[in-house]
Amino acid sequence: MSVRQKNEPVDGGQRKVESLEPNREDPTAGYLSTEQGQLVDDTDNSLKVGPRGPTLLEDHHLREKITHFDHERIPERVVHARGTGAHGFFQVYAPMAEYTRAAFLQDPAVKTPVFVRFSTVVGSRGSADTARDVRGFATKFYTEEGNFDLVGNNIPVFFIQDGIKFPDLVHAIKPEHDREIPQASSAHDTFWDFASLMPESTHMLLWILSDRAIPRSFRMMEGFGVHTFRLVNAAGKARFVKFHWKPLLGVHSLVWDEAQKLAGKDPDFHRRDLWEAIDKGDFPEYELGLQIIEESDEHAFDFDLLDATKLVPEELVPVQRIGKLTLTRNTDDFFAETEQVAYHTGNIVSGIDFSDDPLLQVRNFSYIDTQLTRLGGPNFTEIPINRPLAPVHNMNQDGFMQQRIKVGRVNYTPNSLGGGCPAMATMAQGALVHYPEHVEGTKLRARSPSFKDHYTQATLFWNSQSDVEKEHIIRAGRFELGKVASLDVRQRMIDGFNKVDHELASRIAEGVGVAPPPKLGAVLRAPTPQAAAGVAKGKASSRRSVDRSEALSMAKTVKNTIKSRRVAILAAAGVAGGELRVVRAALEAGGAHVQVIAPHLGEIKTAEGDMLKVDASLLTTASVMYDAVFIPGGAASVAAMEENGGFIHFINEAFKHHKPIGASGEGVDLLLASDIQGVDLADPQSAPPLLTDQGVVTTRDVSDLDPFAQALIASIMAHRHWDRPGAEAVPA
Ligand code: HDD
Repeated sequence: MSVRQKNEPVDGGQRKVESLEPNREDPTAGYLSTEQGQLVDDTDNSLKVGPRGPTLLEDHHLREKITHFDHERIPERVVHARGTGAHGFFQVYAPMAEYTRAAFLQDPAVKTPVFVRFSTVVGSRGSADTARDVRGFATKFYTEEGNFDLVGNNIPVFFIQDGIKFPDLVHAIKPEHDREIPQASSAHDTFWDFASLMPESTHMLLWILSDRAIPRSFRMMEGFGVHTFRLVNAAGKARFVKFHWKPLLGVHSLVWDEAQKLAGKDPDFHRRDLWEAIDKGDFPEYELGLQIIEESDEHAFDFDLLDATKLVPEELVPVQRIGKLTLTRNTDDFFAETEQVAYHTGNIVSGIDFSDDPLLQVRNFSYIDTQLTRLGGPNFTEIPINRPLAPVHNMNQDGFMQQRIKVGRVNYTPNSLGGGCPAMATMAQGALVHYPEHVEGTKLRARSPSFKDHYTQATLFWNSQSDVEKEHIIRAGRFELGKVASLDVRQRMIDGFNKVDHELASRIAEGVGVAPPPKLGAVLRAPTPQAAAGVAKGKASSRRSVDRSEALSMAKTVKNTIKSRRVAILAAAGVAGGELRVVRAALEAGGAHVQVIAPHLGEIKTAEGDMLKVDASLLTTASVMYDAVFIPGGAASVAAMEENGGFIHFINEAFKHHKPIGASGEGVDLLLASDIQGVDLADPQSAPPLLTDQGVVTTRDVSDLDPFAQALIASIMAHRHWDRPGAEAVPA
């Protein structure tokens, strides 16, 4: 697009700005103006006495522009400062009237608009996406009965049981307060000091050390409402419910070395991934799952439903998938939408209600309170991204930045001058009538004895992991505690892990200079009799539990698609263009996004003599940005790449990170020149022409590349190939 000349507005000089939809405007339309609507003739030079100054105070345009700029920042979120958002919609599969009267869960034909914001928790707004951390998964449903916010995470449990501990948790995990180090990392003394003194955080710590804390993509992680909520139907019958989001692409993760490198190579990795996926039409999809529990089963489990450090195993209460969330539109204005969106657990609609979970109860205070500071006053609900689609009529008024102009004299209820309006709605009309839960008790500061078993579910999580996942948890534990200077803290944490599992604790201890702990008898880990009594209210025999839960492992996740996977093709001048194009076409037919990476941007000449477009130069990219790599043949191309350490490093790293690798023709020679080891490669002397070993697919026979392409696709579907004993030995 050519740069428009001064005095040549696109709309031919029309002052009227065509709104795309209410509150959206195109700043490039019409003439440049001040905020007061005066037209501007020059925005490149301040008003001066003579061309060399001084500058004049009366330059209103200058002062307005600079003043506005000076005030562009608002406080970042105390937690979850780093995030990215997208628009979409939610559709229920079938009417849910049996369980809830919520209108948006009744009609499969209704598409409820949503805005979702994904986030990390600990880092500041400019921090890297791939830090080891919980991911926020917050959804605002703009329902016909008002806004419902499901403010969840990608981990189903939380660090603490009572919201009064949240400031302590956040202070401990954020950069240490005297030195503001480290950024976006829990690997430091104050966090593990706190954690080692908070046995209730043990279950969550295991999740944090697992690969769940380094997702491959926001599109490939689960979401959880965490707390137990209530669903209430039109007859007033209530049941407990846990909310889940299940990604249709499956649950996939990075490896830790990759995550750390990405923090430098592409700190926007997750943000970019989401933006590009939506931009390309690969709309992220998640099914909404419900675990519904009858009120009569409130005390049927070996944990308390009100305890947010516990999950309800899917083997005990299956997740029913009741609808689908699809993200279809990127933001137009990051600040106005993603930065200003204000979620609040208190935003519920009729038919959905709270439980007495003490973490949730405190959240219900905290969110609205934080918005008052962040967004500058009580009228943040009028900011377009927060405004409900349902009509708003009430007597709230005034305050900073009031947008509504309320007509008439009547600003109170009851009134007669306004005809007694606005009227009160009934439950049948959709009024948010709270569930009439019966409560009684003694006022006290206390924790229920039923919250006191902090280890059984941590052990359940550990026991449910595959060997590879366990290994990753151990390594993450060694990394995190390895950054802790205090031996006492490390020792205390190992003692805590020992109550989860002896192998876990001993293996982490080995890596962090702590003596292996003694093996504990089972009795030390069992819930206290008081705890058991508190849960079961005298019905201990009926308590339900499991020793293993497959749903807690990522090992058997969805692995049947290469849709939206990023594949790098390494090439230099002289590449076998035919091979490259055949394999690329097969990958793209499967929905993968393929990029040709060469020593330089522009074009390269193929072995056949035609020109091939390069998508990225080696200098600007890295294997950590891709899910898989393919090296086509072409003797000159391979010879050039063999001379370039960057290409060898690319392959080494992809191998080390357990990624699918394919090579055809002379491309196999580049693998032979790399440091990868422990896999068989198609070698003209000793191996069959087509070979797949531990996710590395090679062929010497390029006459028919279809079997090769299909084998490579199968390898990419698997996402990562963990059975590579040689991976650790590769220098990368
Ligand atoms: Fe929180 C933000 C999720 C406990 C107080 N929280 C925030 C966000 C998510 C969560 C996803 C970001 C929303 C966005 O994208 O704007 N928080 C959780 C979950 C929790 C949890 C799943 C436990 C189950 N949070 C929690 C507690 C408190 C808070 C116990 C306070 C006592 N959370 C906040 C906050 C934030 C927030 C300080 C920061 C900015 C904001 O709310 O809007 O109020």
